Amino acid sequence: MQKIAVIAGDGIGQEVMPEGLRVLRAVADRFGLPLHFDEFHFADCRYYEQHGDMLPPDWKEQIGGHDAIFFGAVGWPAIVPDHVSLWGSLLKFRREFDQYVNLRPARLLPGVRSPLVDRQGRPLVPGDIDMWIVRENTEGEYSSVGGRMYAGTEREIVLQETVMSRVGVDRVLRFAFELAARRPRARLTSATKSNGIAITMPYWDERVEAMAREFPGVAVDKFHIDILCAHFVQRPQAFDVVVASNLFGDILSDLGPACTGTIAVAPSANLNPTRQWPSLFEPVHGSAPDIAGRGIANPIGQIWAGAMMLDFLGHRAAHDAVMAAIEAVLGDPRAPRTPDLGGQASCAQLGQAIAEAAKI
Ligand code: GGG
Repeated sequence: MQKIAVIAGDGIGQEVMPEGLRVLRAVADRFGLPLHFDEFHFADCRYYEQHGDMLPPDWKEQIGGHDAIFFGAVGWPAIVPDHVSLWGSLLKFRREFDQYVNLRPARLLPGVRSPLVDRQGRPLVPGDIDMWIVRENTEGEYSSVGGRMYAGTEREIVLQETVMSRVGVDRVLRFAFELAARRPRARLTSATKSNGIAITMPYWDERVEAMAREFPGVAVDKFHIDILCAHFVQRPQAFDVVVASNLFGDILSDLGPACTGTIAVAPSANLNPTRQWPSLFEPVHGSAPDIAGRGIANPIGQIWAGAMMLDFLGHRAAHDAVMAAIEAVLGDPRAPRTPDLGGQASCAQLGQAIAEAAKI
């Protein structure tokens, strides 16, 4: 039995999660997978409203023994400031469960139109964008080191440090190099801003250079984040595995999927590679208060996150079936499409179509 903690969270998390579960249940039936889902109703802003905190005191006991966490989205700024809800839930999970790799694919799928064109002005086709973004997930710019002095006075000072540890940087780099070494192109791109951020970022570069010596088969290049963003837009074909700090990785992993047409399809795996603690799988997108409650959210990011979870749990064939179902539905012009994909279908109609395709 593999136990999965399910937390739908806020906003469209409540809408895309049932579709993620629908598809997981369909492939679990098809492949006879021993999956057991436990739903938890915390780590959302309604819970905060009632309890004054995002999580119950024993949250770690409640979910820490599960094999994985399947998460929707967090954030409802009308009730709880975003930094309070994020630090009180998702960032706590990432740190307490030492999910130090945040792995996010950016891949152009069939039937989805990229807003980009190639140098000849032709639309990009599947295969043109196929990269993995590896984001450091437990330290870096997302640091709780800092504070505010002389608050509310003319002398107010606000300080927040970036934290890079050798262990923290090396372990995520190693993951990225190993991933690149297994890929046909074996190319790794590292993002920093070492000219401006002149202490931590050159340190990251140093560790990249040191690790590159262990992986002579991996071609390495380094870019400052600003020009790298420009290259993502102008020649996304060039990138294979891209590794970056917590903040830069977050930015790149919205930009990469945006280059594929919509970030709504993008999944994210917060991995504890040692497997001492559960890993967490979620869509890249957040709670989207602007469209929440209308039933029009695209569930593919959640469904693809479920596929990544299946792979992590050792169910490669089931992963492949989910991905084939997503691609079959997107590639079929008669299949339902949500408004972000140019259609008028609901979240549930798209989820249902993918679940049906995954059964075959
Ligand atoms: N499903 C992802 C989600 O809810 N994200 C909210 C968010 O703002 N995340 C910031 C981050 O991943 O660092």
